[in-house]
This record gives sequence, C-alpha cells and structure tokens, in this order.
Amino acid sequence: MHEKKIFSELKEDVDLLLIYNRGGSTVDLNFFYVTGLVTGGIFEGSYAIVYPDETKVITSLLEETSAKKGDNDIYIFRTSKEREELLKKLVGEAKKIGLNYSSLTLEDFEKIKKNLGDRNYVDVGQAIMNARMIKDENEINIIREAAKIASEVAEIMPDFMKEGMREYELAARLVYEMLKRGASDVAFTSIVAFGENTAEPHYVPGARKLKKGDFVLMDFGAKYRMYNSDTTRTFVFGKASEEQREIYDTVLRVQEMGIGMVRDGASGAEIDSKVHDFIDSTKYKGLMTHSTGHGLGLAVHDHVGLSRNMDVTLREGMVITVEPGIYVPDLGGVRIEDDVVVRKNSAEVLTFAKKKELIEV
Ligand SMILES: [Mn+2]
Repeated sequence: MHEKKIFSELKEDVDLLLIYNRGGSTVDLNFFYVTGLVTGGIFEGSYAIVYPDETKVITSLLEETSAKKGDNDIYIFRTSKEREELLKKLVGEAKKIGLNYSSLTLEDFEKIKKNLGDRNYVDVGQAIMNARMIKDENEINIIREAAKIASEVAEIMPDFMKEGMREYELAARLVYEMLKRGASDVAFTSIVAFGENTAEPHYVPGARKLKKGDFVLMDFGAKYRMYNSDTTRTFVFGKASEEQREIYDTVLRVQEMGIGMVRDGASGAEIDSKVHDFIDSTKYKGLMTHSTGHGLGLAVHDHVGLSRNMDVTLREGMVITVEPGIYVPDLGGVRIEDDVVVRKNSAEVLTFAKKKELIEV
C-alpha cells in the first residue's frame, strides 16, 4: 500500500525497500503503513518487501489469518531459519536496498547484512515519513473515527466527575469509555489533572482528589485501526473564578485563531509564532511553554506540525493538532486541543467536543 507515493519521495533509486518489524518495544509503524495491515495482528519479526507496484510480506504462522486480510503477497514461516531463507529468496539479486534506519536496531541490521551479504544499503526513513505526512481519504476516515470516539467521551466525562475522586479514577473511566466505543486501544497514557496539577502540560494522573473550584484538564486520544486521535478539554469543577474564565477565554480565542490560519501552503512556524505572540500580548506572557501542534497519524507525534523551531509548509491531507495552552504555576492551566485536516483553503476539524463556553461541572 502507498508504494507509488513512497517511491516518488525517494532521493535516489533503490531496487526495493526492506522494512523489518521487530515488535515488542521496537515496532516499526512503517511496516503497517506499507502493508496496510491495520485491522489486527502484531506481526512480530515480520518483513515487508516493497516494490513500486507491490508489497510482499514475510510473517509467521501465528499471523497468517491477519495477514490475509490485506492485499499483499504473503509468505509464511514456521521457524526463524525458514524466515531468513524466504528473505534471501525474495530479495534475490537486488543490489540497492532501502531500510528504515530510524526503527531498525543495530542487531537486526547486522542480521540482515549477515543474511543478504554485501549490498548497497541506504536509509529511506525520511522518504516514507514524507509519504506518511500526507494522508489519503481512507486514512483520514480512520482518524475521523478515532476523533469521534474521543470527542464523544470528552462530552460525557463531566457526568463522572465527583467531589473527592482521584485523578486516576477519572483516567480509568476515560479509558473504559473509549474502549467501550470501539477504540482498539488508547493513543497514549491519558493526562487527567486536577487543580494546580493542570499547570504541568505532561502531567501523569496521580492521587490528587477533586475539589470545588479545581480546573480539570483531560488530554487523551483513541487508537483506531492503529491511527490516533489526540484531544484536550479543560473544565472547572464547581464555580469558575474570574481568573479561570480569563485564562480559558484567552486560550479558546487563540486556538480558534490558530485553526483559522490552517490551510494548504501555510507555514507551520508562522502559525506557531502568531499563537505565541498573541498569548505574549496578554498578561499570560511566556506561559505557553510548548509549540502549537504536531502531526498526527500512525504515531501520536507523527511529524513536525506547528512549531517555531522547525518549519513545515502545511499540505492538503496533513492531519495536525492545534493545542495552545496557558499554564500558571500553582494556579493551574488550560489547554484546548483539536485534530484538523489541512484542506485547500481551510482546516477541517475532526474533534467536536463542546468548547465554546467554559463548562462548570
Ligand atoms: Mn497533542
């Protein structure tokens, strides 16, 4: 899948691409991208051999049923010896082989060299990443479903907020509600923060109890068919203070401004600069401590999106997050995050949980 697109991104010709998914803690998401095998199966220790017009998969007997769901040629091995023989046979006389250096361990690279001998190996990781950055409508529809699950859950979460409950209890409910709606997994460890903890952008839920007047920040996402959503909503438990309202309204305004600037051809760095400039023009100067957004796809942080540190020209079909925040130490923070598709003249917003008014729970 996506073979033509990947080959058109290559800086130099290669005879084939060889993608190895070791599995465990070294999953190569490119394996799933090139094979399109996203509906099930782990594919540990599997190879994908990619040509400009087809992809061959070498996988184990355990994955046979899952592998057959795709439209690749499948080669099944029972032992690692059989796997290496299949690899040698299928790679044949290819002289120049593209590998993904960013996910291949040195151990596996040495094993490939031992099996295939002296060939010309080149890194094609960036070319695959360039192809992955622009989603086709099928991929966008999968992300749309992941975004729908997360949005529906964000909307019902206030029903579960009770005085005295702990952050991890609300986090457990969040995960449960996503899986109940068909998420295959969570996209990442959910952030659920109460009160002063909301001032920490990458907080991990702990034992803090919910009190009246707390900000409640939830940053989470659903995984669906291996693609991810990523959304953040911030509430106040009880009655909001003037200060809390002011922070919320500032973030909401700049978030909508940011979304309004997203379109084909726009500069990601410029959008991020404008978002920061806006916040820095208010009394919350310097209190947005991260960039405005990132690319979203098979990885939660798929590629650079809206960042002053590394410019990217937005292209139609990219999916990015827009997530400004203001973090006031000791008081708390607000972040509002939506997932959007870059379209020709605007952004198509995929996440839809209410945000127009600060919700007091
Ligand atoms: Mn995010």
